[in-house]
Amino acid sequence: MHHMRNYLLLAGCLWAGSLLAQSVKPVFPIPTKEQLTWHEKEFYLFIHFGPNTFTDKEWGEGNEDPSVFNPTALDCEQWTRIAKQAGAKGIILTAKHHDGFCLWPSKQSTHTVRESKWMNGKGDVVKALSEACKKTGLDMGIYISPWDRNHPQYGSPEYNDVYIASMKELLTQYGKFFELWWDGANGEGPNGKKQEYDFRRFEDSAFKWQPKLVIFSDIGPGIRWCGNEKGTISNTNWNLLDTAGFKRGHGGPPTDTLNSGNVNGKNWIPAEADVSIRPGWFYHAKEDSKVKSPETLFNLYLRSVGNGGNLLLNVPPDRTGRIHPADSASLVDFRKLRDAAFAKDLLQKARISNTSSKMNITTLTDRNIQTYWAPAQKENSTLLVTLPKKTTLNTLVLEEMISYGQRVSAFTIESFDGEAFKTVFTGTTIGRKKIARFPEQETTQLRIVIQQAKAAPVLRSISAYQIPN
Ligand code: FUL
Repeated sequence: MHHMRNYLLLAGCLWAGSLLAQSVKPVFPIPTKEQLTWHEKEFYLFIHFGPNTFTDKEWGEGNEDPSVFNPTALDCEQWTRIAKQAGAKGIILTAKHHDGFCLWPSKQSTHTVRESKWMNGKGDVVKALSEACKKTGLDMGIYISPWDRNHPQYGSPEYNDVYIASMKELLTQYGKFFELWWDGANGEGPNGKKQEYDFRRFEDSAFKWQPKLVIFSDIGPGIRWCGNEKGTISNTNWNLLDTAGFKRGHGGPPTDTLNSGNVNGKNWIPAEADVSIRPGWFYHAKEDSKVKSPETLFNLYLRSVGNGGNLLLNVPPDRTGRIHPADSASLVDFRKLRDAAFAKDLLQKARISNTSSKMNITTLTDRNIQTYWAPAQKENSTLLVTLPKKTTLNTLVLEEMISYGQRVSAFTIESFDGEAFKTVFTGTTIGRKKIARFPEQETTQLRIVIQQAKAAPVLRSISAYQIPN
């Protein structure tokens, strides 16, 4: 079926004289099916919730009385409702943070919701959220901290079995998760001992229970940390990473490498930008006035999703167990900013042609993510965009067909000012999505020149917008 579609497309493009007489060959490495699905998610929420919410800490020591965990009106459906309104595609929950407290009644621990006063020890936050996600049509992901400051066996080989058994409970009892989050933080346990994590076994076990899981860590295997907790990914962002010789946590790749990837990296491991809507990861009442504004969030969206990665935005519930109104207001307005910015694609009536042919290339503006345009040559392919009338615009969104690999490494956008084409944007990588912003132009023609690519570029979409400043 796919081959057929490609063949037909190929025939169409060949007729236009713009493609080699052979089908598009992938440039390796390429993403897995699960990674491709992950790329399309773009934006989802992170939920940090646990004893820290009640003790006003960021890193609990694991010796807190489990009875401190007592949300008065926990409502996971409120979280999913807000996530949906914000246009988030899923929620990742800290099922266990560094304090070791389990938000589900784990048999591997005595530091869990079962030992708390909440619902007389009968509650299960993981279950409540997984049910709410199913109801709302959101995907759920899970954060299980390997670092555990409570577990008595931490610092011994037995703890690796404990960790695997906890993972088994989570990965086999609550349905499918889209992402498993492995934090790099690794400090001392209750006995002052450090743990040698058996990540090889952790990984094999996780895939045994959920083969389609996308695993996040400093070195993947599914997704990489973007090297900071500010929510920003480098303008140059390769979905590729070399992991040989690196470890998770200390011993991970340098943060600037994580932020931009490796141009010739051997593995497809795209970047995820994790950031909190507040200064801390957990809720603190004193930060109610420090919630990031919708404009700040929009800016982070441009610098993460707009640089080809995904945005994981933390929104920590308060002591009632609900998302605070300050956070939900900001989230909903962030959605409105995105909707307004990308409501009107100014290229919908434009003609796009390769300078060497006069054919109108419709595959770039058809909003079909399966169709693409691929010129024959590797370098200096030029697309000429002719607008039906003089148009004011300041943003161009470009997308590569990443199922064939990431290729483009240098491009420019030029705008016709009535006399000549002037360069308004100089870019490097495109990847899954590049949101290129430039000073407002009033123009009838644009030119997109792909100067450099690893192989002939394969683009799936181009659109343009006038985003209010
Ligand atoms: C860090 C942790 O130490 C923080 O507490 C938080 O969970 C953040 C997302 O990752 O490494």
